[in-house]
Amino acid sequence: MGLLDGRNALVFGVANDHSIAWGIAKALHAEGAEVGFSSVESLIERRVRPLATSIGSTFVEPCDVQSDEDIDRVFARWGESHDRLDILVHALAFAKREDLSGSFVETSRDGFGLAMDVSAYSLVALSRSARPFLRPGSSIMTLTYYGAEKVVANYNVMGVAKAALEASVRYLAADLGREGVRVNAISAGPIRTLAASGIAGFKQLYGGFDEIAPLRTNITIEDVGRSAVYLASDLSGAVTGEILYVDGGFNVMGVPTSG
Ligand code: NAD
Ligand code: 0WE
Repeated sequence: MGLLDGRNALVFGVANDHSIAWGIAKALHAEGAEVGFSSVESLIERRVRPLATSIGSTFVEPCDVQSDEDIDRVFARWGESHDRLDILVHALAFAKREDLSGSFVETSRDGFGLAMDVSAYSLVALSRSARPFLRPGSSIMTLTYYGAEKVVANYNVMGVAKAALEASVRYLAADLGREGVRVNAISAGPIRTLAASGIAGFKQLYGGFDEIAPLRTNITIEDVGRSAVYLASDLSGAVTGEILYVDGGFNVMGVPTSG
C-alpha cells in the first residue's frame, strides 16, 4: 500500500540522476505513482529515457517551456493515454550564466526577461495547459530557493524570478482552489545538481550550510522527494499556496549559533 497508489504524475526538469526532479520522481514512484517525464529535447534520449525506463515509465516527451507549441503538444500527448493528471511537478529554472555573478544592477532587459520566462512564467503556462486534466485532489508543486526572499550573493536575477514564482504559487492557489487543486512550492537548501555546478561561490555556500542549518546537514534530492510525497498526497489535503522549507531549518536562523 503506497500513499500514491493509482495516482499519476508528470515531472518537468529531469536533466540527470542528480536532478531534484529525479529525486521527486523516485519518491513518487516508491509510493505507487505512475510517473511521466518532460525535459528539453537534447537530454531526452541519452539522459531522461534511461531513468524513466528504470522506474517503468514510458511517457517521455521533449518540451522547451519557452514554447507554447511545445507545452500544448506535451499535454495533447498526455491526453492520448490519460484522462486526468493528479500531480504536476515543475522543477526547472534558467538564467544566463553572466547574470549569476557580479552585480545585479548590471542585469540586462533581455537576461531579466529570460529568467522570468523560463523560471516563473512557465509554472503559469504549465498549470493552464494541465487544467483540463486536473481533478479535486490534484497537486501542483514547484521548486524555489531562499534567494527569493533574502539576498544571496550571485543569485541575482534568479532571486527576482523566484520571488515572482512564489507569488505565482499564491495566485495560482487562489485560482485553482475552487476546483480542489492545490499549488505549493518547496524551498530547498543548496544541492549539488547540474544547475548548481560551476556557479560562482556555490562551493562556499554549500560548504558553510551544514554549520549553520539547525539540523547541521546538507540537503539531498531524497529529502526533497519525501517532502514532495507529502505535498502530492492527501496528507497535505488542506495545504495550498504554501512555501515548504526543506532546508534543515536554515531559513529560521538570524545570527547563526557558533559551534
Ligand atoms: P537541474 O539542472 O538538474 O534541473 C534544472 C532543469 O531545468 C534541467 O532539467 C533543465 O533542462 C531545465 N530547463 C532549463 N531551461 C529549460 C527550458 N527552457 N525548458 C525546459 N526545461 C528547462 O538542477 P536542479 O537543481 O535539480 O533544479 C531544479 C529546480 O530546483 C530549479 O527550479 C532550481 O531553481 C530549484 N532549486 C535548486 C536548488 C539547488 O541548490 N540545486 C535549491 C533550491 C531550488
Ligand atoms: O536555482 C538555482 C540555480 C538555477 C540556475 C542555474 C544555472 C547554471 C547554469 C539557473 N540558470 C543557470 N544558468 C546556467 O547557465 N539554485 C537554487 C542553485 C544555486 O544557484 C546559485 C546559487 C544556488 C544555491 C547561483 C548563485 C548563488 C547561489
